[in-house]
Amino acid sequence: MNAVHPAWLRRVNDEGVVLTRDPGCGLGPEAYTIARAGGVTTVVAADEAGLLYGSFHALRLDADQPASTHRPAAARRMMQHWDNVFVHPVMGQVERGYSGGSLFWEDGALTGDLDRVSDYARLLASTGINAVSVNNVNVHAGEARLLTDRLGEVALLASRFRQYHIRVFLSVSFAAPMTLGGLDTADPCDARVRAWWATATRRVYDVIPDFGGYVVKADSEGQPGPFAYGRTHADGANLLAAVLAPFGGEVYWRAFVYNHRQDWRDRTTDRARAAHDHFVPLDGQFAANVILQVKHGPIDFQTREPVSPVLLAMPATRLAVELQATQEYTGQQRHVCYLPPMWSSVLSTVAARVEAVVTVSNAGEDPYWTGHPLAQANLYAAGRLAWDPALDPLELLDEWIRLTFPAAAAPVLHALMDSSWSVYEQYTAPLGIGFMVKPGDHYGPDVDGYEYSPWGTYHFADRDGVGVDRTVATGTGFTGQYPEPWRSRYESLGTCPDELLLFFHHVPYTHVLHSGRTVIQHIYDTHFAGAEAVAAMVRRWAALSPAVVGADLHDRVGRRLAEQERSSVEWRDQINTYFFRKSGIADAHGRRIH
Ligand code: GCV
Repeated sequence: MNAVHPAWLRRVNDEGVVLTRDPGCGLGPEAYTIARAGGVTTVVAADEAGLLYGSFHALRLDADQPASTHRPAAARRMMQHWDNVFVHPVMGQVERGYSGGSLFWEDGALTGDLDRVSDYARLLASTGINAVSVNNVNVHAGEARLLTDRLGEVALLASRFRQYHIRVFLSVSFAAPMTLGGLDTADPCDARVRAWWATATRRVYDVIPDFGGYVVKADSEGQPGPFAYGRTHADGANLLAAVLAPFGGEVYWRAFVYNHRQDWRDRTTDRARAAHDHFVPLDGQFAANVILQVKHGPIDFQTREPVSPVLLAMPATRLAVELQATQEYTGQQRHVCYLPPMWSSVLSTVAARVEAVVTVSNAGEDPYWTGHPLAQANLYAAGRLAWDPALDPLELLDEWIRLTFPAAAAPVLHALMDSSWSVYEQYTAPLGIGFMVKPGDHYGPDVDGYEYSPWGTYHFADRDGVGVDRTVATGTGFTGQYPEPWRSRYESLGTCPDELLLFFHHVPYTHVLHSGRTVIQHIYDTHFAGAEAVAAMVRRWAALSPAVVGADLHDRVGRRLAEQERSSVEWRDQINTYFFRKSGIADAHGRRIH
């Protein structure tokens, strides 16, 4: 049957794999059976998508294997882009983007390089991704027009993604009926508003029949939403769901709703509580084609957070978990930070409860796709884990290394990357407290940068101790949003895991962790150890011959490692000095603190 396969599949399948499309094989959509014997690989699937994924699997095989069947754990596996069409005066072409410009938009226009979009589609499909949103969730005036008069450009992108079974989604502004439609309201219960969305959506499907649907950030960080009309987020989401439903479209409605103008003096408001407070009472009220998209942690993609309790509390709502490959708070693709160990631990808790895994992409027009060449591993593993959350993150790392680099580079790359998330955690904000980054660009240390700000991200360090009391007994009550066993585990100092201690508790610097160390000594030890680990990474990379990986790549990684080393020392010294000055407690090992 190979002869009938389209060009894209022949391009993937240039290894001589035998592909059989058999609608009667009993496999569900996207699933495939693969086997390799005597060096010949066979793939059987009921549909073309299954053959596509099976073909990429064939490329990963390096030995004979008995037949096995594979199907995705999550039906929807989406990359979301925070790409602006017009260069934003503060956020640039890609908000929180660290890989050069956008793959889709260039200074107000559609990219002139649609072949690169096809390459990206192929890259994403090879990891199992089947959906992409092509503009920022912060929808500015120019970007809003993608939905109407710039639809033709979206259709061109869709034509490239379609070849790889990837559906295109648009982020839309809840205020579009006003800003684009000239109405005096965007009230979801107003008949004119409904009619406007219905017409706009029908036009989208006229042009893009397999359009995926809308992504919506509403009532969040200044974006418009249903609260302005006294309506709920179910009212808002269901309005869009109703107009998409006839075409099989979906709404990805974000749960990232909190008060970003809070008074830092007000100790009763806890940003961590916000999504649960807003959304859990609405469980069961969302239409069947609404997927509530929840960031994996309750705050905002920090280096260490507990799982969002919203993901554990809405059995009657379709849920998506949102991960962030773009390394906004984890070194901005200047630092090596392999994130899948974090994502795996999240997915081990929530995979059975979500039907979509959404990842904020870290790719851009950079020739290496991701700025830091090693950040490609995060992009790769995000797709692979969405397909199968049970995959071992370190085996995935080795898989990516094997598929990308010569074998001689593998030991060095593995050593550099396998614990890089822990290393990053060691030299940055301690014990789950989060933030402590510079306000605005979020890069580098500024311990009190957010302490007296309206953003709700505080550490409450004083001369005696540090941390946020989120207990039911004496704090904000956030622990009470968890079901058991998490509720009791986080509530009690005796059972709260060390790495999340300061997320849940305010403790004295002399508090003894489960590790046996005091909090202050833990801070000193981890910060010295983290910076030393980065120095060792630099030495390891320098010892690898540039010829093994290519001189350009070797140089690119080397320069970024040098910046990581500089930055880790800055983090170490600012954090250690800050806490030494607050606490007055000396380092037990007498190391230099300023
Ligand atoms: C796209 C954080 C980021 C914002 C981002 C927001 C979100 O606050 O700093 O740049 O906006 O998250 O996820 O909507």
